[in-house]
Amino acid sequence: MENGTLDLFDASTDAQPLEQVLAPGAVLLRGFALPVAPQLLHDLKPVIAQAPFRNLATPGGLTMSVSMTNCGSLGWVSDRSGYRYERYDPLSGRPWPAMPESFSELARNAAERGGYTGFEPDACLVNRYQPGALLSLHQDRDEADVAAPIVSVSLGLAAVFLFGGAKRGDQTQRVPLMHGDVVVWGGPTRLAFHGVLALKDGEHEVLGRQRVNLTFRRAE
Ligand code: MD6
Ligand code: FE
Repeated sequence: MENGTLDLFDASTDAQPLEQVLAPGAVLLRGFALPVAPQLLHDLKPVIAQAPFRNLATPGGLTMSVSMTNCGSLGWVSDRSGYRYERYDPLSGRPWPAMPESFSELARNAAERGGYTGFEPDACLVNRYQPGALLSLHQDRDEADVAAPIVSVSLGLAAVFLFGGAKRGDQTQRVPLMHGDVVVWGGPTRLAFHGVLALKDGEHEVLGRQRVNLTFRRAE
């Protein structure tokens, strides 16, 4: 990863760093997905038509406020019996929609920029946040291959991402994530606790009153 050079900084007024190391192994790539965002949103449409967003139940019997779907050969699901990856969408009984080429290409490129070469995701979890929706602190540990990073792409309304440590009670940093931002996350912090604060209402020029997050993983 390049570091400490002027080209890490935007030439515009407030010199926002375009690459920000959040912790060892975790990097925020500001605006990395902006050039391909229209293509991603175009390719998301048939995915959602085939596998609609749904509010999953937690093992504890609550309903998640974030609605979810998946594409790729494996999809993340939750119900009363736990969290796991499944080959088939439980709603339709059919395989999850294929991962669009624009998705896997972006994930591979972002991972490489973050220092992880050869990332080939087999699962993309699509999260939709409407105002008030939140994701409480959790670890992503249902993947067989935690040596691979996770690539997370934010679209639509901005949200506050909480990034903590190895223990639930560790202090968290608050990271605002905006349309086009990408977080690449692996290595020593792959199992860090993290979450998303309740989405503040607003109107995004492309997505309206919602935030969509794509997280790419190597699940098996
Ligand atoms: C979200 N993201 O940003 C939820 N997990 O909507 C996650 O839970 C997440 O962004 C692991 C790595 C990056 C993430
Ligand atoms: Fe997560």
